[in-house]
Amino acid sequence: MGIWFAKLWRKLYRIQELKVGLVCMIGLDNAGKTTILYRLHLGDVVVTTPTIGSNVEQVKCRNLLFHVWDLGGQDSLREAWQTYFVNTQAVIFVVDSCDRERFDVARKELLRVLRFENLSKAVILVFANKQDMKQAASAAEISESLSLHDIKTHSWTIQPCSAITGEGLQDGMEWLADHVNRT
Ligand SMILES: Nc1nc2c(ncn2[C@@H]2O[C@H](COP(=O)(O)OP(=O)(O)OP(=O)(O)O)[C@@H](O)[C@H]2O)c(=O)[nH]1
Ligand SMILES: [Mg+2]
Repeated sequence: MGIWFAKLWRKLYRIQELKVGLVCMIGLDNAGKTTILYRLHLGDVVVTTPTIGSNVEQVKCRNLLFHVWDLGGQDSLREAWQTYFVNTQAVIFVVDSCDRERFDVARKELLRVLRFENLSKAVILVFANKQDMKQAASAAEISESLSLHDIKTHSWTIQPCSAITGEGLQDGMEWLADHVNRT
């Protein structure tokens, strides 16, 4: 009984220590958002279909329990992103690093969402996804194409990653945890 109680107490104490962070993950369709979400949540690669609406999962990193909303990225769904932005502390903007033809569309979408008042204090993590592909653009090329260095209103970083191999995802989440802790 004593051991059981001690275990329960430790568990409850750990839960109390966790801070909750609200994250919206957006980006163009096919960028890899849902694959990233489940890779972070389950530690595994899942088969996805295009998201109509949203998925939400919890992802723990350091002292933060992130509620991560993964929003469908098709053109007709992007107008609805803003309905999720209330109280959002961080945005994960996912780019398909192989989709050079649409870097400019991605740039415009990022610029558009940064103007929302509800995101004025949000920190921005850009995931340059699909780095496992030979033709992937580097983080530097994507930074340039998305004009990230022109962003003066928000803290941001770009993190190369692959949802398939898992490389870079944890580094990105740690950056996010550090920056959400400071806000
Ligand atoms: N090679 C490679 N393929 C990836 C990677 N991440 C995702 N994919 C593939 O890209 C395709 C689209 O992935 P999703 O996660 O469904 O993309 P999404 O951004 O959620 O798309 P929407 O829901 O339409 O907005 C799938 O076939 C994934 O397996 C990656 O890092 N590398
Ligand atoms: Mg999806």
